Amino acid sequence: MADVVETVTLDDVALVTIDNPPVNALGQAVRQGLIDAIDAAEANPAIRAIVLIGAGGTFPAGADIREFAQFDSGAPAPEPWLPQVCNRIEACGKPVVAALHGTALGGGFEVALAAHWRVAHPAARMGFPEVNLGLVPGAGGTQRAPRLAGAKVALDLMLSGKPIRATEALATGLIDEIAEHDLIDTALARARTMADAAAAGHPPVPTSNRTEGTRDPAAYEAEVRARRAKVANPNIIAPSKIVDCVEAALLLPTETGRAFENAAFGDCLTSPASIGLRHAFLAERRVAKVPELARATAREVAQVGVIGGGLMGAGIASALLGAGLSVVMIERDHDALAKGLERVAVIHQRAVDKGRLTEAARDAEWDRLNGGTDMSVLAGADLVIEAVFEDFDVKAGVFRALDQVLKPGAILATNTSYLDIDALAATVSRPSDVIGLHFFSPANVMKLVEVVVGKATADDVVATGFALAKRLGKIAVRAGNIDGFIGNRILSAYRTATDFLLEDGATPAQIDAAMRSFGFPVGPYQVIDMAGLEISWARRKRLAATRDPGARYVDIGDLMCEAGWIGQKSGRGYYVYENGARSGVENPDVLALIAAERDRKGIIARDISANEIRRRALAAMVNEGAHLLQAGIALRPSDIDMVMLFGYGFPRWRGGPMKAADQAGLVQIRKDLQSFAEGEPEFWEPSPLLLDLIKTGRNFGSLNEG
Ligand code: 3H9
Repeated sequence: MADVVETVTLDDVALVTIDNPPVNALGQAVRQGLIDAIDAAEANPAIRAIVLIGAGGTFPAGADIREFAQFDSGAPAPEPWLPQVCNRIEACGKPVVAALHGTALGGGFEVALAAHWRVAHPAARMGFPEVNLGLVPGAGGTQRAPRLAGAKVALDLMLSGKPIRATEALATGLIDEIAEHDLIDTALARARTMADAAAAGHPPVPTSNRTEGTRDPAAYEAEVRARRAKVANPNIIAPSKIVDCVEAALLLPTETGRAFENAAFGDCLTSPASIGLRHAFLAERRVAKVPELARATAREVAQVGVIGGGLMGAGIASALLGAGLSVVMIERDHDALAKGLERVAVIHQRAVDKGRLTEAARDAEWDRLNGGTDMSVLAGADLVIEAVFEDFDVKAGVFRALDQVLKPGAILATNTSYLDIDALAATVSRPSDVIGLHFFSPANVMKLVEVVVGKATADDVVATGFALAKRLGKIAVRAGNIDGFIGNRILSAYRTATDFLLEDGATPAQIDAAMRSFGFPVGPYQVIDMAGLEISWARRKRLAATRDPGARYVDIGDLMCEAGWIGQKSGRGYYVYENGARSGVENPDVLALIAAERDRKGIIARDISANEIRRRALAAMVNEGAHLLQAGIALRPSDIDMVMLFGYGFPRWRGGPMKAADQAGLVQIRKDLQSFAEGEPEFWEPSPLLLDLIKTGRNFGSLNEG
């Protein structure tokens, strides 16, 4: 294996290059290589200064996130640690210049801050994304950055996790120079100038001894105090630890401040939120690795047809336009088409009003949108997404009509949430060109797309689905063909579990509050009210014939639909929405209905704790997830986690239901399932996969790799 750190001597300067693709992450070999390179350059009398740079497209983008997994159980990091590397760089007796390009992030930026000068390519970006992983910067960043730039700049960067541009970094004092010409030449010239100055008795001041950022202690402390109040969160400790560390940079001597940061980093690293957030980071990248992509390349897509201009169709059209594609929207008549186009215009205008789209970009997008009422205008389309009414016969009719007009090789995609892709594919002469692209509403905002693969779907059609989602900036998750695919199946299990609780003694508001305290932005009954109760009612009616008559069935939702209480749009659902209000108050009629149902079934209401609600909801989701894995519907547990994070508001810091199950312990989940089984044994029957994992001492995480 080539060295991950290489030194080339350019006359009197050592050019030290970190070469660890893809992002030059600072794993153990890189850390050791950097220490060795600094030691060697310092010991070599012919060398007067050192330049640090990253090979390929970037300066290091941080510590090696994959390496952190071994510390989840508290094991120590393999030495040398990154803080030691940074301290070694800072203590070097010869000037060290960091030359930044690409993304100098996290530990990478900390290496740069430890150097004696930072010069950046104009397009470089730098920052501290650690907070997104539930971490504090742990290699001196919280101590060095505020010493250079003060509490406000440091806290803005560390609490937002967002990188800044080189010009901004220069203005704040975090970097010293932007290279006007070649980055390496500029860095080499600077290194020599600094060596000359050092020889003349003016060595560089180490960042840890700089004071520009701490000269106004009162303002510094005021900033710290203001932030501290805002970031307190018992579940996610990193933000408040960041504030503490930045305060320590003002109040504590360098060594003690670094030790303080080190302890905070350790606390964060082993915290459940960091474990969940790091899992989410890696899962987000893993999810794009599906077998079809290894076997085929995507088809070209430039022009896309969208059938249906309802909320979903307009959202999809708008997402496609935003990604630079040409779109033809088809509706059944001119009125419906005008309404569909208007919906796109409204989405556009909102984006302009919010400053997310310029008027010029809006006009360019609008130019790429055409409409029609006759499928024949789709003859040139490379891909067509149908987003018509969720009814098999309606969708099959659309597919048959498309089959007549589409060119060979065009892809027929359905946005169905539940229906059988194979049955739809059987209605056309080219089943291998059929795929499900299940967008979530509003499709121009929601990041999830389930790519549903039927038994005949060609590999390059799957590859095209993934390529399209990437182009739209969305997370694509591969799903097999089953009623409800991944997300709606798990949602259905979640709702079944909470519906049982409604009958057993809980109220919708209690259940919603319990799930918000779990971390969901809104509870399940608030969501149903927003989406409309009639959607799941239609599904229940469709599945009624195949339902096990012996299984427990909660009629409350059906009775509400029959009464016309279908949620926000009718002003009444689980909550009452007076005068079009968006947040509701408890609906007394529903509470009475629930009480009547209890009486009818002879159920005596019992007290149900928030803890029980959360545990039942999680166990139901996890068990359904395990069934989907066993049936091959989801490729891996972390794919299920991505569906729930990006489509259903599952709290990211918990990593997703399958990761949350690993964190709770699978034995605990099994125990819960067994203890809930009394009233409805079939529903809570532990999945054989779950039992097998327990038997073989594994967890869901063991199924993610490979
Ligand atoms: C830290 O630094 C802690 C320190 O303060 C203290 C330590 C003591 N490690 O995102 P992409 C992989 S915490 C390992 O698709 P892009 C990624 O998994 C770290 N691997 O590309 C993927 O692998 P694969 C603070 C990493 O161009 C490949 O690189 N730093 C790391 O869209 C391409 O990634 C961060 O949080 C890593 N640090 O975006 C930065 N980073 O191909 C995290 C990436 O096998 N990284 N990979 O799937 C990013 O934000 C983006 O990756 C970046 C590139 C913007 C750099």
